[in-house]
Amino acid sequence: MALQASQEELFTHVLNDAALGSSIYINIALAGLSLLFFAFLGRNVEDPRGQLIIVSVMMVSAVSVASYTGLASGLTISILEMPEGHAMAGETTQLAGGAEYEGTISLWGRYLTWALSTPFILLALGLIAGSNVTKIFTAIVFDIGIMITGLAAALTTSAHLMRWFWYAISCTFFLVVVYILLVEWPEDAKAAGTADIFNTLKLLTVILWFGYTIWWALGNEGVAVISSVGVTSWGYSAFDVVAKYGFSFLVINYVINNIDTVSGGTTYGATSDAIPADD
Ligand code: RET
Repeated sequence: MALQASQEELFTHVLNDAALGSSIYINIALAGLSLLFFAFLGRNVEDPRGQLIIVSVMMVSAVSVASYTGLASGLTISILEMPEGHAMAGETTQLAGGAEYEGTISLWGRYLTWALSTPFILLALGLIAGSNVTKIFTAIVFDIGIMITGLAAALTTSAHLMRWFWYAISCTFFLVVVYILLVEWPEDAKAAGTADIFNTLKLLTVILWFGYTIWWALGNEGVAVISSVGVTSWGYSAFDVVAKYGFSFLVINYVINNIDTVSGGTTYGATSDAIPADD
C-alpha cells in the first residue's frame, strides 16, 4: 500500500465519484458563467465607486473558478489520517483507481481559497454600508483569520482536541465579523441611505456564514454526522451558490439601479489632482 495518494489518483477519483465530482465541476461552470454574466450586467457602469463594488463581487467568482479547479485537479485535496478520538479515525479510503489509503479525503483547498474570496464579499458590504477604512480593514483581517485557522483545523492530525481548538479560534474571529455585520455596519448603512439593501445582504450573509460553520462541525472534518465526502462537499457547494453568486447578483443589481446612492463622485479614489480621463 502506497503511503500517499498522488494528485493524479485524486484527480481521477473526483472525476469518477458522481457526488463529489458534480459538487466541484458544476461550480467551476457556474463561477465562470456568473463572471461573464456580471461583466455583462455591469458594462455600462461608469461611476468609479460603483465599479469598485462590482469588481469586488466579481472577484468572488474569479477566485471560485480557481478554487474549484484546485479541487478538481487534485492539487488542493489530500487523504488525511484523523487522530484518535475523531469519528473518522482509522478509516480507509478506496480511490476510483483501485488503490486504498489510510485516512479520509479532505477538500482543504476550500478553506484556503475562502481566505481569498470572502474578503471581497466584506469589502463590497462595507462599501455599500458606507463604512470607514478601519471597520472594513478589521472585518477583512478577522475574516482572513477565520479561514486560515479553519484551514489549520482541517489539516491538524496531531490530536483530536487540537482540531477543535483551532475551530474555537476560528469561531472567535467569526464573532468579530458578525459583530461588525450586525451592529456596526447597519448604523453606517442607515446614514448612507443604503439600509434596505444592506439589511437584506447582512441577513443573507450572517445566516449562510453560520451555515458553513455548522456544516464544518457536522461534516466529515468535524463530528462526521455527515460522513460522506460527497455530501459534505455538496453542502458547501450549495451554500456557495447562494453566498457567492446569489449575493453578487443582488449587489450588482442594486448598484446598477442606485448608482447615485453609491457614487463617491467622478474623482473617487483618484491618486492625483489630474482631471480623470473621460472614458
Ligand atoms: C469554518 C470552520 C471553522 C469555524 C468557522 C468556519 C467558517 C467559515 C465561513 C465560511 C464562509 C465561506 C464563504 C464562501 C464563499 O465564497 C472555516 C468552516 C467559523 C464563515 C462565504
